[in-house]
Amino acid sequence: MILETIERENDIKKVAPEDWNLLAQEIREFLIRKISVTGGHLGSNLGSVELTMALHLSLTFPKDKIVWDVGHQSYTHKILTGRKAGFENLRKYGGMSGFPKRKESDCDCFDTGHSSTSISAGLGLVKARDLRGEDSTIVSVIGDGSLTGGMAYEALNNAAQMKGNFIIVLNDNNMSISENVGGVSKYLNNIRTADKYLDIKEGIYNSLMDTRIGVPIVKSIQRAKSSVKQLVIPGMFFEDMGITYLGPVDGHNINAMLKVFKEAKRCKTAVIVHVITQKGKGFAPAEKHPARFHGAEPFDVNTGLPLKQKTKSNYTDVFSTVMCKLGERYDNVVAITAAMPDGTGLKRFRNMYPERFFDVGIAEEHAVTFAAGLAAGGMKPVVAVYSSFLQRAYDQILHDVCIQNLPVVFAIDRAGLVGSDGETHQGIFDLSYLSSIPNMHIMAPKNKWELSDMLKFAVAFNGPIALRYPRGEAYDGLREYRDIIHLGKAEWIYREKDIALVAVGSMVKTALTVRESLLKKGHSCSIINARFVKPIDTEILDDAVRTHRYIVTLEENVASGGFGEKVRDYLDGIQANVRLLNINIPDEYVEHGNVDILRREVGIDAETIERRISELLG
Ligand SMILES: Cc1ncc(C[n+]2csc(CCOP(=O)(O)OP(=O)(O)O)c2C)c(N)n1
Repeated sequence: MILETIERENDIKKVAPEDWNLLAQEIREFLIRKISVTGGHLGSNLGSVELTMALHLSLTFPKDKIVWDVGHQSYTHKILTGRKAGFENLRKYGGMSGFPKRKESDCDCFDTGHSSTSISAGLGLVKARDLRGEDSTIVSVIGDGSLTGGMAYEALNNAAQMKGNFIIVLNDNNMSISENVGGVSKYLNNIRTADKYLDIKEGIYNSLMDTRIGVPIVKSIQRAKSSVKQLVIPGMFFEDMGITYLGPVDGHNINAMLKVFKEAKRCKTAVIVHVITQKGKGFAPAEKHPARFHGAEPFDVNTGLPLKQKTKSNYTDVFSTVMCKLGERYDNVVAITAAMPDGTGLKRFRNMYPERFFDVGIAEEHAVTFAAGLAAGGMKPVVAVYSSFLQRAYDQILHDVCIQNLPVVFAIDRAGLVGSDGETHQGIFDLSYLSSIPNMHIMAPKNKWELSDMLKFAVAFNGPIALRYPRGEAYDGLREYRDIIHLGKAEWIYREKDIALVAVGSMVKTALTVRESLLKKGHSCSIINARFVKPIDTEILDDAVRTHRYIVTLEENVASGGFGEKVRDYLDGIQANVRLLNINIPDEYVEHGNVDILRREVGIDAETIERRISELLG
């Protein structure tokens, strides 16, 4: 096994060139075997094995640096920098992260997770290198999907005017998670097909040049070709900006890439190397279903089928079904996703109402302002987005939606702890960042029926409104509690005295377990389902403080700016004679791992809550 000889960074340089392809194959087998057990980003990693090897053959670590955009494709880089053993516990609590982490290795120079940041970060490293008079090569690797994100263009615009070598590798597999979309994708596609077209011409020339009468024909074709070239010359867009373009080059041909990287290292400015790869390469199920194997759950290596069959529906499924119904009921309902039609559940809506569905690419900021425009034009946009990705559209929500009080619905999936993707992906800030914005309204459903009711309420509502729901299985308890949704109104689930648990969304289920234990210990305990985080239901709080001595808020959000803080402010304001305990996530980033373990770790699991309440009771 050649892979066994790779124990640390730069070891790859000792591998004989004739063994490179064998090593690539061994890395692929290793990735498939390991990810089939732990789950992880398979497709992008299988597609970038040779690219990563070529980069490692061209660079010296840790002196030289690679910034991986999103970072989900960095597994081969981890293998080549002494982290093979880490794959046993990939994305597990306390184990190796699925993304680059500076604290994991000095060969990881910049943490990523969200898309389209690599060119900006790389450019910063380039400038720091030059200002400090250092000599290293800085490479940013960005996918064609990530190149749909606006920040990438801000960085390119800036890079074009900077001096100093900066290599930007465009890893073009013609896919985002799903099919890549938009004008840039089309442009890259043109480069790919134009190249093939010229290659065919090249073949014709060669055969013509073998004949006497062929020579003048070739000359005239070459003249024509040069005018065609004006139209299709690869990378003209980048070249016109002032960034050198090299490629396209086959991203599975190490020798070809080595030549281009050598050339790229000689440039005195920013240079784009356009590399063509295939997502999922070498594993038939992943080549056939690239979207399914983008982020894979543990699977059977022989069939590619997931090991665990889904039994219950999740919140995304519920959202998906209700959206289709709403599309039928209201012809002004439109749906927007930022490159996640599968993940957000909008694929069915897209199939039913293609003209009212918009995949805008990995462009959350644009998605929100685009929705604002749609709303100003009389439509009812629903922006379906993951909690952590919406973070980057804070100003668009404030400036474009909320100041004008436009009726945009935010369907915020993966709100709360998401698990194995870790700190960049935890959806634990949305209650804070949304509730600081005037005119915004925020809801969180306790179970799947309430998600359905809230979505219908939101679509009928005339103003900015968000509903946030967690990843995974939808809670199907408390079906009988299905009061009509009224703006800013909470609901009593149990109405007793002494201790009142006021829970937000996913925490209602946890509150039921906490209540059971408290009852067993002889306490009396009420549960309020908050339903709204903004505005909070002050009437129900007035009611609760009259009959309870202890109020406990529960939320899967950080403490600062969250629900508990709002309740505290209100109770302080009315000088309520109660003890208040806020259960929430402390002011820190939460790493990757199983969600149940993480909940315990941050103290929002039933056992910890019950213990803290017991301490409060003395
Ligand atoms: C801001 C943001 N939005 C959405 C995502 C989710 N996401 C992760 S990878 C990905 C697709 C990236 O496509 P590309 O850059 O072409 O890389 P590939 O997966 O094809 O290798 C998306 C949409 C993200 N990481 N960050």
